[in-house]
Amino acid sequence: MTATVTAPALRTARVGIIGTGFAGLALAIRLRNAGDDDFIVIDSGDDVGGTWRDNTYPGCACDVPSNLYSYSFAPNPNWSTTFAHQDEIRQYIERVADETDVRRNIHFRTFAQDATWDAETSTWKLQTDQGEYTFDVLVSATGPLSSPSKPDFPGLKDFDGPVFHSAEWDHSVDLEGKRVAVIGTGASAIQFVPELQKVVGELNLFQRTPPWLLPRPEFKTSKVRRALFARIPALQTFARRWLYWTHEMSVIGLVRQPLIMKVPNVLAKRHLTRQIPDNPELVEKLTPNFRIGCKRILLSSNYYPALNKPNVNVLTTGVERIEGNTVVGTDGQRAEVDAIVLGTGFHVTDLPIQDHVRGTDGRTLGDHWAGSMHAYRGATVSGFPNFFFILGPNTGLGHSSMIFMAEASAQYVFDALEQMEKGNLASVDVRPERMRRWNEGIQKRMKPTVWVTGGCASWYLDEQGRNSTLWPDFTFKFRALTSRFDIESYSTLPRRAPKPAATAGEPTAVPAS
Ligand code: N01
Repeated sequence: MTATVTAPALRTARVGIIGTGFAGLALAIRLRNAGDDDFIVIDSGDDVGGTWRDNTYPGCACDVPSNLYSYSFAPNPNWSTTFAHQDEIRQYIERVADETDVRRNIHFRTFAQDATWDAETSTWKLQTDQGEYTFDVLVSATGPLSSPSKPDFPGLKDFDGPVFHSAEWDHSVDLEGKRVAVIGTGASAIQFVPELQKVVGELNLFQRTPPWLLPRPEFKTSKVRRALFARIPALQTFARRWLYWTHEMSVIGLVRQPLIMKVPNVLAKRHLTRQIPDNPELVEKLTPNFRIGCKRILLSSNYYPALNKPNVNVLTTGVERIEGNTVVGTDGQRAEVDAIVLGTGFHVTDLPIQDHVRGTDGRTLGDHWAGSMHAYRGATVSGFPNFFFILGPNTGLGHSSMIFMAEASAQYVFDALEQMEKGNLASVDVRPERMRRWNEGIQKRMKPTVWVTGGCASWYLDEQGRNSTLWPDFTFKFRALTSRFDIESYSTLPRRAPKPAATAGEPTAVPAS
């Protein structure tokens, strides 16, 4: 009898990429389009999409217009609304992965555990739950929003009811008619709270800090517009450029002249009072005491009206502990509930990967960073040869599409790979003084920004008070700086022997008798 079994996947390739979100796929597609098949992408999930695969909470959508929040090389004329929702974005990523044929290089359900630099062979050894991989170059494209932050409130473990994080929404839990506590009022909560409010009996919103909100100009796209974009791609390109430049203008206020932010501040105040015209007490609770832009500016036209409904209580307090079925605020306010939803954000400045990547001295990224991430051009860290981030430290944005930044970062890595190949190099390691100067420059530019001067505490700032997350300049400048791999900033080592050809790819099916 002949059966078909699957042979173990080849676990050696020139390039290993961790993550199949927009960032990881940007590089994978770049390699595929260049005819390079010597790469493996690993992902713990069972399909592509990253954060857009994992976040399935009700109301999950993008707050950057879809015509901008998409790959430059894969325009989609068929977005159904101006700000696409999660399922449509996930389908878009899946379609792009299919059309570019990168799936055959992806090893799904493979969880990256520890990566160690092997100086002897100039390779990275990556331990995963499916075995060890060996790569010449390792690329982390896990993104800053992949690891949910779940505060360990005293008593939470003993809470007698469902508890879940917005990024791990438990759709098996029926919240209809229930008393629910929502902890957190960030970008995710303002999207799912209006949906929850419609179904729950009572919604208790624990708000430590109110965010600033502007209206969300979402509307369904017309058939005519979709047909025009499909038939005349230049029209869509023009619309995308228009969006790009209008978003880019806000850098002037966020980074250069924070006083300009007084204008959106007035608009946001007006949005709040217009949407809640009859409840000054609630308006007061929802009015932030910091300058707009200091935390991410959120877009919503249904959050404030939802909070003004009779089944919603806004508790202006952090959470101290959970006592039985009661959530107790730091100021003593209490709410007895049947379920708790954590909208408490992500590990952004304390990326979990930092404790699992070991460089030339055997120490981890986290040891090197000592509480404050830093990299060179958001991509490389001295002492970690052949290791790259896509969307690493100081590449985040508060105003535009992260896909733009992902494509720019992917270009930098792609050019590094090209130059390493041409120069027959075994390794590249950024020079410490270059990395230091780069970060000094970043922090100098950070000083006048609204993120530092705006009077708020935000996840943009790390435990040392440094903004190690955002890019403090125009995005076209970042793209210019990452368009070429500046090999002169790196220490290099030549290959000892020509590299044997290798082919990566999916597990091969072989007949077994
Ligand atoms: O998380 P957040 P998020 N006790 O960190 C509160 C992206 N995103 O998941 O402000 C009590 O913004 C915390 O309070 P405070 C986007 O980049 C994009 O909502 O620190 N409360 C805050 O209110 C976004 O910025 C889209 O005082 C606690 C909330 O939890 C990022 O994801 C859509 C607490 C966390 O807010 C994260 O958004 C959605 C504690 N111990 C999200 N700890 C797009 O459309 C935290 N909080 C592209």
